Amino acid sequence: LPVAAAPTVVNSTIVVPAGTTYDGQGKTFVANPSTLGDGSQAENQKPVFRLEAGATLKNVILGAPAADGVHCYGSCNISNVVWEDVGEDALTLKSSGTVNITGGAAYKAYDKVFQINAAGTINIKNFRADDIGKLVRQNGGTTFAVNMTLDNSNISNVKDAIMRTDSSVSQGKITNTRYSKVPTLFKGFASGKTSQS
Ligand code: DGU
Ligand code: CA
Ligand code: CA
Ligand code: CA
Repeated sequence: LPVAAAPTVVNSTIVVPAGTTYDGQGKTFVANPSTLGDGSQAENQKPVFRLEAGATLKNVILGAPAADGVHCYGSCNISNVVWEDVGEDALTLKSSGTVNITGGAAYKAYDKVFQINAAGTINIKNFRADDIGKLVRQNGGTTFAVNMTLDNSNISNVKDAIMRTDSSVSQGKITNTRYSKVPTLFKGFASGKTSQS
């Protein structure tokens, strides 16, 4: 019988250089809790992966602990990445750009899955999320513009909202998505800035 491969323990953040692709080939990666973080709600944990502008991360499973997940410094592409147990959060946009998330899933996020700390766009499609606080959160109190889209996804057991902002200029759009136990789709958006179909 095949034996499941042991997860790869990441002791220091894996950096994916600008414009390059890191293919995890379906392997499971976990953070070393003493160097990156324990995946609790404590702030200032380190990411397991750091993507420079234009980098791609694909075919990765993040197991527990996942520390601060993935950080994107500018645009990044995330394809078929599964967070089995989101840590402090799953992914953060650290500087302006477009985050494209295609396929994959996120489970067990006590609070946020995708944290947006700079102006930009996040496009999520063909995604699954279950047992989360919020799917997308623009950093609290920020007024820059974030364009959020969610398409062809399956979202369940949400505590707060799918998309949340405090910015009057940010926009949210949800299409072709199935929900179960989702109290609110959009929170904090100005009128006319959201759509659902
Ligand atoms: O405002 O910036 O939770 O990136 C307080 C902090 C906080 C961030 C965010 C994150 O919002 O640390 O994880
Ligand atoms: Ca946080
Ligand atoms: Ca978790
Ligand atoms: Ca964080």
